[in-house]
Amino acid sequence: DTLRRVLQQMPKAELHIHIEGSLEPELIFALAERNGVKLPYGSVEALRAAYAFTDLQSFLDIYYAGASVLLHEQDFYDMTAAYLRRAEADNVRHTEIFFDPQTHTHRGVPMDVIINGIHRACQDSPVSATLILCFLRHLSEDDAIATLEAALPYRDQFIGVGLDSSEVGNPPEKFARVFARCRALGLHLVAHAGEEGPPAYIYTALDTLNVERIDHGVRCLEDPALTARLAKEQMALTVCPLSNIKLCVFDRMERHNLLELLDAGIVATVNSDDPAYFGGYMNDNFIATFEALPLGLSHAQRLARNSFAAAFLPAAQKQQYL
Ligand code: ES4
Ligand code: ZN
Repeated sequence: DTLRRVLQQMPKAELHIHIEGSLEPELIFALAERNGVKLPYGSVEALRAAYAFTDLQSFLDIYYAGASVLLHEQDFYDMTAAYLRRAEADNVRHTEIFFDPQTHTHRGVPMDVIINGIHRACQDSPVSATLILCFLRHLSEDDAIATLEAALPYRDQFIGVGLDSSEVGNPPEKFARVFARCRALGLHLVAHAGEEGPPAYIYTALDTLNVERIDHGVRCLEDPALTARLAKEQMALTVCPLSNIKLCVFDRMERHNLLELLDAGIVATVNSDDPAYFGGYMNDNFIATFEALPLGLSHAQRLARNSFAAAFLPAAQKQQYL
């Protein structure tokens, strides 16, 4: 129908995509073969069958296993190029791509291999694409600081930093010093908060880390004062509907709170998170959400507009979409 066509065709920005989460099972097996990496799964089908998650950690265990096939610059290039082709097909005009260097440097992959491979694919794509380096929050702050140091020779190849991996027990304030350094370096700041973690983690992401967007943030509605503050400050949330269902943050899409967030005046956006693992890319997320919730044309326009308003783009580049 027409709403579906509008969702597919409207220009949009993606602000929450982990590039390692775009690795499709077929590419994981092709890279395993190419690199002589042994996988604990016998086939593409066996790997896909393991994608039955109960929470964030059950997903992360498989996501890190999948990323173990990435060794050479060409592997990072091929992964990123494949994602960008899918994004282009969904009429994504701009994307801000997360990458997790520690997942790779801890296996002995040099920082330049990671960043150069991902960045070169971005330069070769017709889609506007920038990079956000994420620190793994289950590791120490000292490890994050060492990772930042290793990435600084490539400072011009990423625009910001984020915080991802296991949320509960690893609050934002654990990374206060490294985020303060990144802020002084002029990097954009974001953090995952309020996905599985409580509203208190959203407060410390804002007040201790000084982030400019909250990734997920859906648990903010448990705290009316926080909800009002996010709306008043026009602090964007990068919401990932299919991810939230696959990781059991909501038990089904009809229970998702995206419409409540919009009705509260919050700058919510729709994103794919880890599209190869969660059942779809950008347009799949829009369509699944609009099929389950009473959302219409005006919400589609609002979400597309929000995605550019919240993007880390020069005013001249975002103006054409607002
Ligand atoms: C992630 Cl959904 C999600 N949450 C936290 N960390 C992540 N890394 C990749 N996907
Ligand atoms: Zn995420």
